Amino acid sequence: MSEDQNPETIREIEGYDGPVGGWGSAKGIAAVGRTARSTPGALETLRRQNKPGGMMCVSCAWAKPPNPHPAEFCENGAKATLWDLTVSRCGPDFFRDHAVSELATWTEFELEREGRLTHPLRYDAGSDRYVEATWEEAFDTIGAELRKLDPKKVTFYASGKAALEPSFLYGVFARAYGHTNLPDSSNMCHETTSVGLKKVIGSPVGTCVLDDFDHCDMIIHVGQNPGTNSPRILHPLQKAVERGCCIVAINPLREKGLLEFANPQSPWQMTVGAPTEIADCYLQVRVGGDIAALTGIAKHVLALEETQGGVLDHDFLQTHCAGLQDWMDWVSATPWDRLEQVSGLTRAEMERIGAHYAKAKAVMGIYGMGVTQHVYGSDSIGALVNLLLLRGNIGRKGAGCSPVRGHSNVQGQRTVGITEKPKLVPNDTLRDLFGIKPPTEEGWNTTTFVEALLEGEAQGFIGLGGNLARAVPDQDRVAEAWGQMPLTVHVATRLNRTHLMPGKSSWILPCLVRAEEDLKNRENQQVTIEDSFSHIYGSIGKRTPAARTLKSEVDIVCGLAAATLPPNPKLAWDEWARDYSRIRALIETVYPDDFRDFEARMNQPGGFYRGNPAREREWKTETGKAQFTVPADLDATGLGETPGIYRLVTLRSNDQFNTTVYGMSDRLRGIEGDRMLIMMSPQDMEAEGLKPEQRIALQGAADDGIARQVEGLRVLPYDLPRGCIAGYFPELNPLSPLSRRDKLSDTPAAKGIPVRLAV
Ligand SMILES: Nc1nc2c(c(=O)[nH]1)N[C@H]1C(S)=C(S)[C@@H](COP(=O)(O)OP(=O)(O)OC[C@H]3O[C@@H](n4cnc5c(=O)[nH]c(N)nc54)[C@H](O)[C@@H]3O)O[C@H]1N2
Ligand SMILES: Nc1nc2c(c(=O)[nH]1)N[C@H]1C(S)=C(S)[C@@H](COP(=O)(O)OP(=O)(O)OC[C@H]3O[C@@H](n4cnc5c(=O)[nH]c(N)nc54)[C@H](O)[C@@H]3O)O[C@H]1N2
Ligand SMILES: [Mo]
Repeated sequence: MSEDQNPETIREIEGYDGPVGGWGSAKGIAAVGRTARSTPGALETLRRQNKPGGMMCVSCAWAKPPNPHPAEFCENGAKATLWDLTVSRCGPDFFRDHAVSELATWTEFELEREGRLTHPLRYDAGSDRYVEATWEEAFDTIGAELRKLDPKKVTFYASGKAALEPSFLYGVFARAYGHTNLPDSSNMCHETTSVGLKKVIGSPVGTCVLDDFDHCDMIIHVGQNPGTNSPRILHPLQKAVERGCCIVAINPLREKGLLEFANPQSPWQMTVGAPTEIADCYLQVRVGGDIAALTGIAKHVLALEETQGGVLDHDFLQTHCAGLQDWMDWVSATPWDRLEQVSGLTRAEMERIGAHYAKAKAVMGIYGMGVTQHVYGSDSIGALVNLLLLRGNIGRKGAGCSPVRGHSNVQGQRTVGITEKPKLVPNDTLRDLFGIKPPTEEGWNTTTFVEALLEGEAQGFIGLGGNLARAVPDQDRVAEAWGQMPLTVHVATRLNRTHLMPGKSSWILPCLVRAEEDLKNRENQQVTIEDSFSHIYGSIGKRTPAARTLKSEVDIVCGLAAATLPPNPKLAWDEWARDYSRIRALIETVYPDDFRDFEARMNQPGGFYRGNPAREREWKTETGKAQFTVPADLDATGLGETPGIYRLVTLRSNDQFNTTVYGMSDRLRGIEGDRMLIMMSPQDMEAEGLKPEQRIALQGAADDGIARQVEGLRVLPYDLPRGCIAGYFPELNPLSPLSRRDKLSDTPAAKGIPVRLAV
């Protein structure tokens, strides 16, 4: 074991305090360190991670505080860095030894474990192998292929990791080339927020900032798994609990990160002390039961107003809100037994939270994929906002609505123009600045791209990161169609399954990771990213690149654009690639309000805030007010009750970042060694006659006439509501129907997938 793979050494980083804490997380990092075989310099990067002048984490989009801890990284942030800074290399030799059809049978874990991609690769159909290419050959050929294709049938996907600079240029490249088919991983994630939250409060992003955690006295935390997916949130949560703040968790799974938190910064807690209890109230809602649960809580608040008075914030409601009466009529017409049935909670449970809410002075509503990835996900966000509005809990200190974003720069990519919706970008400015004609019709989002692919319409694909064919619904159908595209290009750091579905002309272009030095004329280039709280930070990599043949994402976007587009003196790709401050100047010109004094402010501690009108109670909605909404369905899955149909949740283990699987441990859920499994309530297991560890198959039960099946799933007894089961993404994606997606935003419903057991 090398020095930096040892848990004791990880602990030596002064003050390491990996949330969901305790020795388990230090060991978890060490185990991944061993698999990743990270470079000795990785520890130095961790030490400076998420601090001014350091590298901003490539894992989640949680805030980087102005006053960081000595070690401002978590277990999973550390894993992501160690994974990037591996000594393993996946170079041309590897591809000589393995045919693509062979590699296509490997798991994501086996593929990524081969290490960093080092050379541009071209697919050679004759030998069924990826072969080494030069950058010049890659850019020239891809440019020539793109010129042959109809731009409207080409898609430029972005997975939310690439920084603001390459993302901005990628959007300009797409529009100059002639399309707005700019899906983002956000389309599978918080697009429900971009559309659903925007609809009700006029803001496509959250209204809270880090400081609000110091001023709230109640947090309603819905459908998000902090222990695994944003562990650094556990610090402010813990501090809030210690101040006496009440935390209500609404989640069908009893997630450990929400239940308790052993803080290794207090040594007594590591050894003998009791962990801080985080969730005062844990509501184990049924999958898709959030609209009903939140409405039940609100119904009790309304009842208290009637019996006691003084509960609602009448001034706020009158001045700032619309739709209150219609919504109140609907609430009073919705009986308790229906709310109990759909939420799976008791009236007493909902009333208890309602009573607490009616007294709380400042309440934050925090949510994740358990809310957004539903057929009525936007309505679930609406239900949370309805509750917050009743007591004016948006737009003041300690209160607000806070989606926890996924990829580290996913919010930022949308901010700088990665969107299929022309109305969200200042097209006139782009036209004048760059002398281009940005298309005005809406492009493909992720799901409409997949539909076009299945219909044989999609002709070309460029992926700026990601593993799209594996992340989308209906994985099996997508895998069959993917290779029909004449052109597929992947800008990537490690090999994944999507790369192994080559189109007729197929390329892998290997790039630097954020932790690596990016020298231009001896100047190390910074990039910038935006977090969940709309703060923007500079990030600088200092590690020696994994190979001299790598290029930065900026270089690659500029190289592809220059090789594709006709000469245009206003599109100075070569110059921009040499000096990223010039790209930031362009971003500031195009988005002057958000990026004022960009260059000067990007390295200030805690980043700079780009502001949010809803936080100031300025509502950019259709009515100009914050909007109460009556949901289209009380059940966010829209499934109703059919005997034999289970609601499947697909989620992340503690040892993965999306489709990147670091190992086989889901430590916080006590699950080890395997990912082909489903968690099920012991009562359901008994009713179905299932034994623990028995292997079964799941069949899709959507009413679209398409057969779907995944076999070989181990059944584990787990504390879940009846009728609800859970398992891992992406292995279960063949069961997720493309047709089931949020009605407003098209976000695939990766939660509440209807399935039957096939024993
Ligand atoms: N380590 C690590 N960090 C990550 C990621 C990762 O894969 N690994 N992924 C990143 C990305 S891109 C994203 S989007 C985020 C995702 O982070 P999360 O939003 O936490 O996403 P999931 O893991 O899908 O977990 C969703 C949670 O919702 C709960 N849930 C499921 N269905 C329902 C429901 O109907 N109602 C309620 N109330 N809860 C429900 C599940 O039990 C689970 O706790 O994390 C980001 N951070
Ligand atoms: N069933 C189900 N499906 C889901 C979800 C779910 O909860 N359930 N969650 C959805 C969500 S929230 C999301 S965000 C998507 C994720 O979908 P994606 O963002 O498309 O997938 P990732 O797994 O994050 O992409 C991993 C790949 O990105 C590449 N990569 C890693 N780092 C870098 C980098 O720095 N630069 C570049 N260029 N490439 C890099 C590597 O090659 C790696 O293999 O999946 C969605 N799909
Ligand atoms: Mo995500």
